[in-house]
Amino acid sequence: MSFDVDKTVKAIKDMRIRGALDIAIASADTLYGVVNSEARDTNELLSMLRDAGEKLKSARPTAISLPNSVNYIIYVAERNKDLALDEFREKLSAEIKNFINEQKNAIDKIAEIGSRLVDDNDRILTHCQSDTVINLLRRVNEEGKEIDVICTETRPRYQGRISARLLAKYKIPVTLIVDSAAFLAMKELNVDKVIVGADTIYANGDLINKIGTSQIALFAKELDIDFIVASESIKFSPESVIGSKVVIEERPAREVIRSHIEGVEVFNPAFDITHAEYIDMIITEFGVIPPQAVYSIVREKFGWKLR
Ligand code: RI2
Repeated sequence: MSFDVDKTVKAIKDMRIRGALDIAIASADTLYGVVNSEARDTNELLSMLRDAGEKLKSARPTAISLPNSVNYIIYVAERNKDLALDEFREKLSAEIKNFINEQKNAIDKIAEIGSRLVDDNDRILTHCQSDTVINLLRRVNEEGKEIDVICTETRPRYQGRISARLLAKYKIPVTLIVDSAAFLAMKELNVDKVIVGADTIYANGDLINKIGTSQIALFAKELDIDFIVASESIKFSPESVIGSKVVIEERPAREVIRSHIEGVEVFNPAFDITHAEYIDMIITEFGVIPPQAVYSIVREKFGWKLR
């Protein structure tokens, strides 16, 4: 079983599994595998789960959805540690399945709520690739509203191309631009709304998302364009209530330049912070909220963690 854990960790590190929700679900799924693997007793299984959880959490540092998912499952496991092995397995398997279903329902709920915010003939700009955003745009299209989307290519890993390909597959008109064309495109092509995903949202409403998000938010402010975030509450950070911040992942230089250039350093942060004052609204599975309302959802949803 540890092979499967290592396999998931590697796939997350190499970004073959990526996107904040997908890495959370993949981790939960992997822990489900651990719960149902060989062990002598509940104690041993609990310690296997803790070890697997630590490994999974170390795979990527910035998306809080990953530790949120692992920590929740370990919390449930610890609360049930007095159960006999079979009962423990049964209880935890059901809880993990529930948790995964909740995440899958959340993404659809966000699409349902968010689609009401998008008008016929809207031109939307999105950055990077967020399943949550793509699912929302797909829903808008299925409802018969005519929209078109501008995707930034999102260097250095070009996840914007994945977004563009998916939107084209769903028959949504889509235009790909280089990241540095964002301001011009937003202004000259009359973008109506920016909609992006999230990796982490702090209790004060600050957003951590793919590098380049914050400058798009600045442009949106300057041009008076709505800047909207689509995020499941699993991406809210309970630790931020006590002042803890996530580490902004720095990725290898080879993602930016193919081969080393003598005398040239490369700085390759994968995420940046967009402060709450640049965010008009956040679409969650509980409804549309201002960034200032994140705190109360964190207190309610992550009470188990904050106690
Ligand atoms: P979903 C991605 O990061 C992007 O920053 C995207 O906005 C975010 O995860 C959320 O993705 P990366 O994994 O959960 O490409 O909406 O580094 O799919």
